[in-house]
Amino acid sequence: MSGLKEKLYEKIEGWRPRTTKLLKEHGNVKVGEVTIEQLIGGMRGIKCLTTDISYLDPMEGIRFRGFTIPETLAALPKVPGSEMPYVEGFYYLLLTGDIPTEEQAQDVHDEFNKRKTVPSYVFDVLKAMPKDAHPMAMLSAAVVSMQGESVFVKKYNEGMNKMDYWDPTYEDALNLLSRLPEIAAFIYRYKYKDSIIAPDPHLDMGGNFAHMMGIDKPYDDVARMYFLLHSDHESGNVSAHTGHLVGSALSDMYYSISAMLNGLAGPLHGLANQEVLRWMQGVMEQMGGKIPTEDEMKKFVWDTLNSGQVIPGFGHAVLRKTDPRYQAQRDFCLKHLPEDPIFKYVDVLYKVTPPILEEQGKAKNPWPNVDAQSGVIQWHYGLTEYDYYTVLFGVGRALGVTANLIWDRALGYPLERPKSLTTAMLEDIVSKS
Ligand code: HAX
Repeated sequence: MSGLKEKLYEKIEGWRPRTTKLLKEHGNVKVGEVTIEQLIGGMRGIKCLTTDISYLDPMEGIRFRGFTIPETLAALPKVPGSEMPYVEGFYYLLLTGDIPTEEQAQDVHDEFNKRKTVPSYVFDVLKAMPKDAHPMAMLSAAVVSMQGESVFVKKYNEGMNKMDYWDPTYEDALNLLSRLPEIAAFIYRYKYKDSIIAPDPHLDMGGNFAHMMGIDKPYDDVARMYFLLHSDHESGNVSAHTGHLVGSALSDMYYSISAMLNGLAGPLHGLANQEVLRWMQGVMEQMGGKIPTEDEMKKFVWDTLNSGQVIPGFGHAVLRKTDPRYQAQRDFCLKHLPEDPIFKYVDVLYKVTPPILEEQGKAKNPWPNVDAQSGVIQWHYGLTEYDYYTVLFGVGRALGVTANLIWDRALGYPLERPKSLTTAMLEDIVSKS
């Protein structure tokens, strides 16, 4: 057993009695009420999921295993010569709740390395798709094409004790995660560059991804930061929830992560990062490349709102302040690309949009989210094909969702099956209230 798996097993054994006790001894304790507004309004704020991988406070933002973003970045071991930590070490934290040593992070890297050969048929599947297929459709298809590799399915068919479900789920997670960067880089190089760069086994996950993308330093740190920041945002967002929901039917990791990616590909969720750049390009075209003044930018924002569209990269279903993931990327921009013209555009947009959204009075959160800033960094390092941006989000999000799925199986979370009511039933409830 690898160091990570052994540590995880220890944690699972320690955690199980807590869940069992809550369920058996306190199962009737109420944690909230549900209103009609929540039923019709996309279940906002209904407390109906459990996860220990991350928690999202509306004012403070995300904490991974109890650590804020700055705390996470400071505590994790860094890749030698880099500003950012090992993604592999971050995965150790997500899975176990402990900060790894550099040796433990390296151990996860070795574990990924052993598993990372992508089956050749995956590339055939991708090549068989139309060249203009969206990169997210390609990533999702590549992932589900590997379903036959599932260790979980094999063990399940052999007849496996429920208490052991987490073990082959872990195997599937590590196999899939170790292959995702190469698949993602292949999609980019195949679709936009017509030449493929082979992986370098000596590099860490972020470094290897940058290498396979063919983008020089400090893009390796961009990749590490990106995968880490996009990994998890508790369980209720569309991608995490979809992964969990599909997995709850005991569909394996490949089905679950492919479904997760399909949810992430919507413009109100992960695709917003491409939408921000698309919107910004429209502004740039109309401005002839000149940085707009605040008054000029206000007009673009109002024109978008008045035509019944959203301002991509702003607002959030849970957050009620500037997303710390936005802030972390902004800090990176201020350090590495303060003079970048698109960063300047984003900066003007950051100044003018929140007061406009407040004046319009619809959005509950007028502040920028993770997607408002992320495309700028990619563009700066030469990745201008913005319909690819959500793939980067997807590779990152897989870290969080696979960690959740392993723990779902470890704690025996059952099939998800909420109850629905008809409109007439709701009207009846209202008439009797
Ligand atoms: N621009 C214009 N209007 C907005 C808005 C924005 N950025 N954000 C919210 N609103 C509007 C909503 O469309 C809604 O309008 P209607 O009453 O006409 O339906 C109203 O304000 C209330 O919405 P809300 O309660 O504040 O927000 P929701 O929880 O319903 O939705 C969204 C949250 C993120 C989907 C929303 O803010 C939005 O569409 N933002 C733009 C797209 C975006 O950036 N998405 C990425 C979010 C982060 C993420 O998941 N990344 O993956």
